[in-house]
Amino acid sequence: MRVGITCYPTYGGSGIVATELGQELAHRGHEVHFITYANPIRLDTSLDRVHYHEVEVATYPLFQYPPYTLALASRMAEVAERYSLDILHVHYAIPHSISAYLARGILASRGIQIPIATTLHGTDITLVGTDRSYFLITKFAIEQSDGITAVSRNLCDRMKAVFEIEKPVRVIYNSVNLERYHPAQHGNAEPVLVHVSNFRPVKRTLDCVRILAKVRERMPARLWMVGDGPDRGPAERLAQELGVANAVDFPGKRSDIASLMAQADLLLLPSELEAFGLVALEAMACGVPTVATNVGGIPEVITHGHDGFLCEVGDSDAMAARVVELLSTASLYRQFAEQGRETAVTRFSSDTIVPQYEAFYKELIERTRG
Ligand code: GMT
Repeated sequence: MRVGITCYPTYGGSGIVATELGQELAHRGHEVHFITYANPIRLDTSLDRVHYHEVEVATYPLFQYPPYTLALASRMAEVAERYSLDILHVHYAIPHSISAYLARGILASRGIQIPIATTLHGTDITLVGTDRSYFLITKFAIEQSDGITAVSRNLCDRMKAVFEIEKPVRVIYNSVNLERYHPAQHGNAEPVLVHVSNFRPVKRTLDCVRILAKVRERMPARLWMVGDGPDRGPAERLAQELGVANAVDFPGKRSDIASLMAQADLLLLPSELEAFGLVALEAMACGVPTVATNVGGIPEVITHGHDGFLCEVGDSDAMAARVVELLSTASLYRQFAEQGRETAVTRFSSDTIVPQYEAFYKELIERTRG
């Protein structure tokens, strides 16, 4: 198949999922064309059958906001026609589904019929899509897509309820590259808790600092706060206030997440909401147990008491207690580490997930050509 993929190319789970999927598809013999405004951070354009097409957005003094959605639509149509694409697959509804909808219309006017698939990732539905300024256009984008996937059952149900859409939605979970994400030897002088995110309020990054302070009342521990975003400054200030600043590192945005993750002892994911929690899956693949919140799609990834612990949002006492329990009970730690890797291998490997996308594409293409 010849597949066009559009995603956000910067740091963020949806772009990572799209990039990994595209690379796996190319590895499996498909021709993959990424269409976006910058090279996705984890994309290796030297791979066979992987192509990247930049979207240039022309500005003009009249435009207060340069219309990226239109430039993207135009580029999608151009690439689809030139490379005879079979399908356009967009990740994150806003604005990618609307650009794809326009591209499909442009192509139809030129006698070319191709389907568009949208993958919903989370905040496109739970935060951005529900904002009044984007609600109707998000609903329309979903209704107009030829196929919709959601990264968890929870996100699928939430989308149907919020937008009152009865259309079938396929749940296809995110996957992890098991060769890149694998267990490694831990040589930390003190146990290391790690948090990886975009430091947006929905991630509740400050809870990580509170948890660390409580853990350190009982045992030594350090915290790596990996990433950057609006709550980084407040988290640094809170670490000072709680007297743990010397035990918290803020290494910023990193591209070597797989090796950082594998060196850590435990992942903290205290999010307010999480459609899937890709970072928890990456930790599981590395044999690093997670203490997370019991929200959104997280319980579809982590089974409480089997390969991780789930606590209520904001309950940093409970989360700290679970961290101490795990780090001070070697048999429990080993069980969670092994079961986490096992869950990643059996349920979320690329070999399990990518064929589900291939089958989905085939159905949409056959229906369109039908
Ligand atoms: O978490 C974010 O704010 C980034 C966002 C994205 O689109 O990049 O992540 C969402 O998509 C990820 C990949 O499918 C999921 O693992 C995250 O759970 C989801 N984030 C939220 O729902 C908050």
